[in-house]
Amino acid sequence: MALLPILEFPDPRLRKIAVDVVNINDEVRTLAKDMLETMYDAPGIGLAASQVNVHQRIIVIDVSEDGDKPRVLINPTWEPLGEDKQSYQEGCLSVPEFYDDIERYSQIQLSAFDENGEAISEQAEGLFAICIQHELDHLNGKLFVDYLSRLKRERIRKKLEKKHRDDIKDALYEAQAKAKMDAQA
Ligand code: GNR
Ligand code: NI
Repeated sequence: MALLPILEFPDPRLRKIAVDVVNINDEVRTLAKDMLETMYDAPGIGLAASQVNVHQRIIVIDVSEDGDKPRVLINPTWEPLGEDKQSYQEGCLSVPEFYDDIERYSQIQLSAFDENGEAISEQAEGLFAICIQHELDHLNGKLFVDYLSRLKRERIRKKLEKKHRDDIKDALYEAQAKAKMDAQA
């Protein structure tokens, strides 16, 4: 088991388009397990492989209250069932600390394969449907901030770029402090 680092906006690797999984093998199952562990640890209700820099069409989701209903969806596709849309305040592990209302289809038809290669075809609604649409966007290089105004998106980009600079400074300071400690020991 392993926690995987999550790419953050505006990292250009989040813009890559993921390719279909050809073989649902142990490598894919291990990745899906690590993605679930990473998602629960964050914590989040969904994660796309694109977010951990693996550009294959794999997503994991758990929208259950107790976080005990993990779903692995491989080569997922969806289409709207009707034209109804719902607005929901979305967040994203790749856009930490920012939230905004996004409109998504209320009901969708989901097709995918599970981690055992079994075909899945089911209707989804509510938070599950929202999350599927959010995760599919990731596989296509799209982020929820792309639906916001350019002004809002640029404000988010600048704040996250500053956070990333600060994170690097903090890591460097920590490493130097540790090196000093080691030298004294
Ligand atoms: O944890 C997450 N919560 C969430 C809330 C509303 C709409 C979508 C999501 S998905 C997000 C995790 C994530 O970034 N998945 O890509
Ligand atoms: Ni996301």
